[in-house]
Amino acid sequence: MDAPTNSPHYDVVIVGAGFAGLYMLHRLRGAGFKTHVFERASDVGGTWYWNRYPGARCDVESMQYAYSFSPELEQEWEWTERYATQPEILRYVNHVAGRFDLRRDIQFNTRVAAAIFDETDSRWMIETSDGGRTSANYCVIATGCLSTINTPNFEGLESFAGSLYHTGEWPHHEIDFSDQQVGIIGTGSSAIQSIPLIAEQAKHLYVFQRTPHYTVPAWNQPLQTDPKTQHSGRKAYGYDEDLTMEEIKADYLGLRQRARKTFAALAFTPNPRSALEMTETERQQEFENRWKRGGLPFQGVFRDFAVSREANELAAEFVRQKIQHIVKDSVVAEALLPTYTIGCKRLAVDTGYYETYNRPNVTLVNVSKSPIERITPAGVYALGREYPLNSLIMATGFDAMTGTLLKINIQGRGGLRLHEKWAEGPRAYLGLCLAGFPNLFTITGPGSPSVLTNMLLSIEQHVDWIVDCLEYLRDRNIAEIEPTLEAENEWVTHNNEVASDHIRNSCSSWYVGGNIEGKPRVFMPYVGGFPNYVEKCRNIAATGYKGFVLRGVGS
Ligand code: N01
Repeated sequence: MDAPTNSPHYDVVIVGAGFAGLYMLHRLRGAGFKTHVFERASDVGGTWYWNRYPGARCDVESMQYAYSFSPELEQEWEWTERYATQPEILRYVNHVAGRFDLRRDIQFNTRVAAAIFDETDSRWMIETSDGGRTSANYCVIATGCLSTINTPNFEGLESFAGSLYHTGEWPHHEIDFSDQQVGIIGTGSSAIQSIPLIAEQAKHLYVFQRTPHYTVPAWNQPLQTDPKTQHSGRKAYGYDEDLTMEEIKADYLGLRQRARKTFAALAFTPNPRSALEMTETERQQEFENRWKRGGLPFQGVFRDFAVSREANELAAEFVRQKIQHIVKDSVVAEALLPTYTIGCKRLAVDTGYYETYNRPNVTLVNVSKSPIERITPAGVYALGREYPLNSLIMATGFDAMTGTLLKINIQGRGGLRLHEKWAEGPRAYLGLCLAGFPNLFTITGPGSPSVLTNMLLSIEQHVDWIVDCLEYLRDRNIAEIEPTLEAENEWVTHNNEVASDHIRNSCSSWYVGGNIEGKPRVFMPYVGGFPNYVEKCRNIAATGYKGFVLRGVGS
């Protein structure tokens, strides 16, 4: 692809204006790089722009799911709930975009269609959906891990005469489901968050479940400061870190430092004991304590939760008993019991999910043994009958981690296409850079901890690493950086080794591409833990970018 001689040229082009793209832009600008961002949506926010379904909120506590790079931003922003809703997170993203004056370098409503490396000039030629051509010395892909929706190819789907929705591309206006028969396909995190609210509105809700999901209560609560005492008095987050919002703000740095030392970059204290060295009474006490606290820290119930099948099964059984206790109809309860390892599919965090199945206007349609046969103009046909529906909601997830990258025609050296390189699954050095694709960076790409961590801290770590790298190249007048195939292969082998016997890799999930027909089965995120990963990245930079080839003279 040749760029017209008058097409704009930048030091860096960023694809995506979600949390990653915005912070990348802010840092690059500060470091003096001429930067331009392309964003397919009409505004900032990424995943929080698109996922507007009822009940959408973050399953990481708001005090932690916030940028750490600006102490002023940390202090001035007031989260109102322990777990922020999608509208509140979107307000926060907009605040950040305004505060740091980011919009002037973002081109909205513009999808990047192609990015092709020009070896002669060591630069990326970018083609956008509006036919525009741009070039840049570096290209940073910040398109997020869950940004291409998955709609299963149900027979007859296009014939459905009612309203069709996908949780990942929800309309921007409120939808009134009252007096409606509603169907929802899927029972992952998005469904688990939306089902209780839709059930409150709908005349009847049919939940089509193929695989039951484990979920633990959020125990969400407001965090507002009491104007009389100037103190929230509320516990803002996390297990055994009983701090109020004010206490966190008084030592936000301390919270971030504790978070960065944990596997998932989340500040909470896991139980240091093995399940197997505790008595049954001690275990039950620990389970109950964690359940009362709620949220993802439930996975810290024992140190061997994710490594010992026996310990994991004890935790799984505890949750199954909770389900049987909450759900009154024993047949429905039985159908809701997951049998695989807990934490293998991402643990969901809910408000009143299991309780919803006690409502008379909710029916669980168990399609685990016999799949949905087809969609008809009137509804869903399954288990030998038609379920008539006014609205049908796909809560069927995403082509995770690779889907969006593969939708862009990315070509590296010698015309190597990303499609060819990833034909048998994604391969990347540190999940950041790709052999054969010089000067290309992927923020939270496959092969990095990303979705297994607090995304905000993972994004910041990647962005900071990339900026340091670009400054290093600029200072030395180096034109190209590219990982060697050998270093990339070693990293992929290491990834596979740590994932091979890990609980996260013990069932079919989007982590392994198991939800997309024909997708190669590869455990995509790095499961070696955040601190370990950060240390590796730091060492590689400190040794003059070991595993990379640095070439040429910059222009
Ligand atoms: O998608 P999912 P999601 N017939 O892939 C079912 C993040 N997130 O959007 O398990 C019938 O988890 C599928 O069934 P099965 C979070 O990381 C975060 O809910 O494949 N059913 C499954 O039940 C999460 O993990 C938040 O058998 C079919 C469901 O659809 C990720 O996004 C909130 C089917 C898809 O579940 C994805 O969650 C929400 C078929 N043909 C999401 N095909 C936060 O709180 C698929 N399914 C931050």
